[in-house]
This record gives sequence, C-alpha cells and structure tokens, in this order.
Amino acid sequence: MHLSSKRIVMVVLLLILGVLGLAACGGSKGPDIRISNPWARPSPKMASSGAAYMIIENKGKEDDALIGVEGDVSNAIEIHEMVVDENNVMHMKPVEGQRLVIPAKGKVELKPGGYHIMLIGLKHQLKEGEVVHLTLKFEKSGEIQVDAPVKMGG
Ligand SMILES: [Cu+2]
Repeated sequence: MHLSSKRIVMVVLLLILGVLGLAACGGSKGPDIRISNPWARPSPKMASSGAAYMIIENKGKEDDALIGVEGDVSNAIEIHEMVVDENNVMHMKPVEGQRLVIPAKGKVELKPGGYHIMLIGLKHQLKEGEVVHLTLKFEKSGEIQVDAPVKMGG
C-alpha cells in the first residue's frame, strides 16, 4: 500500500515535469530564424557591385540554411565568403552550392571580411540614407524580408 502510493506520487511528479518541460520550450520544433542589424555598404561611384551584411540567428532546435537572396537593387545576388589562398591573399567566392547553414541554437554573422551578400551589377550607386530591400530564402523557414539601410559600418 505504502509502495504503490509512492509510485503514484512519482507518476504525478513525472507528469508535472513533462507538462512543465513542454511549456518551457513552447512545444515548438524546427528552426527559428531571427535577423538583426542588417546594413549595406555605400558603393563607390562607378562600382558595379555592393555588399550587404547582417546577423542571422537560429533560436530553434533544427538547423536551417540560407539558400538564396533576391532583390531588385542589382542584376544578381549571391552569398559570398572570404577565403585565404596559398599566397595568403584574401579572395571572395560564392558559398558552395549557395547554401549557408545556420545551425540550431547558433548564429552566423555576415560582416566585412567574412560572409556577405554580394549585390552584383548594381542598378544605381548605393548612397547613405537609402534602404536596400532583400528577400532571404531559407531552406525550412521560407522567405524573410529584410530592409538593409545603407550606411558606413555596422
Ligand atoms: Cu562578394
């Protein structure tokens, strides 16, 4: 008798813990993408391309990936990274497969000297004060609109 009531108490405790656990994580699964501090660099006169930066955070429990960016500011938009070659010279190149993984509970910072969104074939010079509208495409989270103000530095 004593033993079984102890057992019931245990079961009730486990149930309560289970409910609390579900409440704590909101019952949500999958990735949870947040974009912060988007900005674009002013482009020098005559420059044919520009760059945009931001912090992409994934507060969810599943990886996601940035798989493309669209916008009407330039003829094409690519996800780029910086790499150092055998001569210790920095180059930029398109991210392999145009797929930038944003790990669960992690973040990827797009910044000068690192990952960036390359605006290729600018339709006009990017001047401080204007805003670049971009549509980020994620593998699981779908499309996210971002307004990146043109300014010096992040
Ligand atoms: Cu680039």
